[in-house]
Amino acid sequence: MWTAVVSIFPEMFHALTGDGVVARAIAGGNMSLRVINPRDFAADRRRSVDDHSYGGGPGMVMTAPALTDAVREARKSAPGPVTTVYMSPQGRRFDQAAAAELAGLDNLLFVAGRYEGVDERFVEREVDMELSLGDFVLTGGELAVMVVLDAVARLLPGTLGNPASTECESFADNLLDYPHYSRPPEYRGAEVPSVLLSGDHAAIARWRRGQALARTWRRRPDLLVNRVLSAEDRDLLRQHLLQAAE
Ligand code: 4GN
Repeated sequence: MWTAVVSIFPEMFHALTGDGVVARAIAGGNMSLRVINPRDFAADRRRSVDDHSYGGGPGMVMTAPALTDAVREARKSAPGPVTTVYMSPQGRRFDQAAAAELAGLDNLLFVAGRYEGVDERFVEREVDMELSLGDFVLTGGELAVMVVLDAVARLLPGTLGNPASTECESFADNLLDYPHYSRPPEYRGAEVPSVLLSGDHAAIARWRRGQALARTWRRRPDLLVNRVLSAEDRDLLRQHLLQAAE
């Protein structure tokens, strides 16, 4: 997958490209990331990309010309049609389904805004998709872009060693994850649930499914409303909730 970011803080993206799974995806050629600084497209000697807000008020606005030149330059180096994404609290809520949707596209260009916002005419003319991580405000779009890139990168075929790990995990089925345990079998008096040591793979799968359902029911009931559970899932959930009530 081809990706690029327009940002006035290109160095921030070393956090993503330096180490970890995404760094390896890039080094191995599964994904490319180009970072473009809109300051390189500023018209003045001071390389300004911001100006005062029409209508007054505090703070500066990222201006349309430098951002437009930057995204157009970035698109030239893409091997095909580019989807341009702007991260802001006004966007559509980003979730696992959105990550999967983006992972299905070939060329993604992100815009990381700064200051009080970017000129709306830039958003209208150059942006295909405005996405939000949630109802909170960051000082810049860079961290939000990196969150989305990370979530997308791990869904690309070839990024994670074992594709089953994205299928079984939390949100693959829109449920919270089941609890995980590793050695030692007893840690400071706390034991690993015995079913996980039983070697009975069907029983383990049922237990995990029941845990995922019960956790979702308790912690994120919003994920279960308007959802019809299979008879088996309903049984597993009932059993787990009854067991917990004992
Ligand atoms: C995205 C960007 C929050 C989000 C952002 C979010 C930078 N804050 N909830 N801040 O996904 C002014 C210019 C605000 C861009 C934007």
